[in-house]
Amino acid sequence: MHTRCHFDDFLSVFGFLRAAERRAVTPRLNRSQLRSEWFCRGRFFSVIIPGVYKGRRITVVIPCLNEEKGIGEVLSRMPQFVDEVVVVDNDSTDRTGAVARDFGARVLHEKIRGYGRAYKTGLLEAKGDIIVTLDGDHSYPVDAISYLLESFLHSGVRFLSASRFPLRNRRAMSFKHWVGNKLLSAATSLLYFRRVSDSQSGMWVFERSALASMELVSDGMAFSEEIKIEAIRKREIGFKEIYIDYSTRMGEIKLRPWKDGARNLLFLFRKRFGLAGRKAEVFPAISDPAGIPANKRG
Ligand SMILES: Nc1nc2c(ncn2[C@@H]2O[C@H](COP(=O)(O)OP(=O)(O)OP(=O)(O)O)[C@@H](O)[C@H]2O)c(=O)[nH]1
Ligand SMILES: [Mg+2]
Repeated sequence: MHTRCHFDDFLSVFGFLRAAERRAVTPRLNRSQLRSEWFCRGRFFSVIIPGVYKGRRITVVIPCLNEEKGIGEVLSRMPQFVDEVVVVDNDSTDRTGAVARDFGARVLHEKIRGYGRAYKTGLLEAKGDIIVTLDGDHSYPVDAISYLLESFLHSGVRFLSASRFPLRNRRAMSFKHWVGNKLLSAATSLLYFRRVSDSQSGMWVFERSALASMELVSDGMAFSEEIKIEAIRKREIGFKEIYIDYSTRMGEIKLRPWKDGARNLLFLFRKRFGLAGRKAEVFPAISDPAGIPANKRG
């Protein structure tokens, strides 16, 4: 939780009213969270309490396969209020893990390759109340995390996905990828009766506890659409999208557009008609208040 006290707010008596008004429009803060926010705002100078954003601990999870070029750039821009950064090194053959460690991230090693596999490993270890995800290639805006968190807290849902469309920077995505992303998003919208502008986005903000009711099967690139589908399907979670600016990735492209595109499309159908399999995923225990990773309990 980021608790930044605004000096301006306190220059006049109206400052107190504005601060109170901000608290009033911030939903879902419990009493102790409100107290801690008031405590911080009550000071007459600018304060950032590292590791907290409005009473919530924030974990950023980043899956990485050979992203030594991008990961340093991503981590160097990480806001101070982020409590924990988990980088999942998906058996990289470059210096991804070492670079991430140098920047103070917690690096987990996942031997089994796969975007979904990497995420499962990272999510199980995340401790924060709110999880933010993004790629290690510096294509998603790290600077937008505070804006996304603020939007998330006002969104009334437990899963907010950042949409890259409409794409502002045309060079950030090849035409082939743009078409593929549009087709997959259209298929998701049609199959799940819900307009989804970017079903393949890799930047999400969600409550960690929401994972408890998700059935996440995919170990591959389809994990991205699957987690959104789970949020859409489970009424108690709720799903919304918000626009972000997407930029050109650093490092080599890993995505295999035809293969991954076809697999993701097939997965959408399989999931829709209950054929995606029901691997007994370990996420239900994630909501355990002790926060002990479920897969470590034997
Ligand atoms: N493709 C791929 N990415 C992985 C894997 N494991 C971890 N990742 C990471 O997952 C993130 C998403 O993969 P990208 O290759 O960037 O896929 P993308 O964002 O859809 O495609 P780009 O537009 O090329 O960035 C990156 O940070 C990868 O390093 C894996 O097995 N395959
Ligand atoms: Mg990427």
